[in-house]
Amino acid sequence: MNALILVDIQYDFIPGGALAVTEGDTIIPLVNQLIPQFDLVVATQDWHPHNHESFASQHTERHVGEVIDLYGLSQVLWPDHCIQGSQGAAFVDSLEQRTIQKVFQKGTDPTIDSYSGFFDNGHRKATGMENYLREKGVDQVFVVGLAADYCVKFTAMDAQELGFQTYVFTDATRGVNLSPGDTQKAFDEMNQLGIQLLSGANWHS
Ligand code: VGL
Ligand code: ZN
Repeated sequence: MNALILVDIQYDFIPGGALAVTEGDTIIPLVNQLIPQFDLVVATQDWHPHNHESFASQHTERHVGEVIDLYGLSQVLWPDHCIQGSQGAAFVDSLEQRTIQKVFQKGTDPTIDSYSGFFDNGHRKATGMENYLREKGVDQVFVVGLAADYCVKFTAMDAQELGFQTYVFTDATRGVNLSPGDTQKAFDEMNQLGIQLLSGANWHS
């Protein structure tokens, strides 16, 4: 049993959004083409309260892209994004959403960020996605979405560590690239861990 995990395909992560990923919108036709080829489709949604402490706006004299210590964890500071209920937090309309079986929201605790769809960044709390996938009998997961160097990477790394056979479609993701080359670095790191990198355009179930 396989599952496709759609990571954070939300307006704030595409051009025009608060934390825009270059070409983030260009993955959507390929994602829509992949969706019907999987047994199960789930999605993650970055879903922050307005006062989330990953936002640079919540700290005095701190700017976007700076790294701080947030209650013992290293935290990149972001622009305000994916605020619960806002248009920026909504899934992009052109994404085919009808077959999404379940949505896992993350980043709801203002004191800790959550890049992975499985756990917060401290691995303190689970979102329920692991149990859900196991109940459905999933053993292989395929990850797509935004952003390659943050939420896609950490979702895939947790999946692999949890024992799912894990694949990332590299043409169905794009990165933030705070530093040039971050996306390639993320692909290299994932590959090192045994996560298999594939082309979605060439994939047939
Ligand atoms: C993400 C930074 C902050 C992501 C979410 O979806 O990759 N990145 N929040
Ligand atoms: Zn976020």
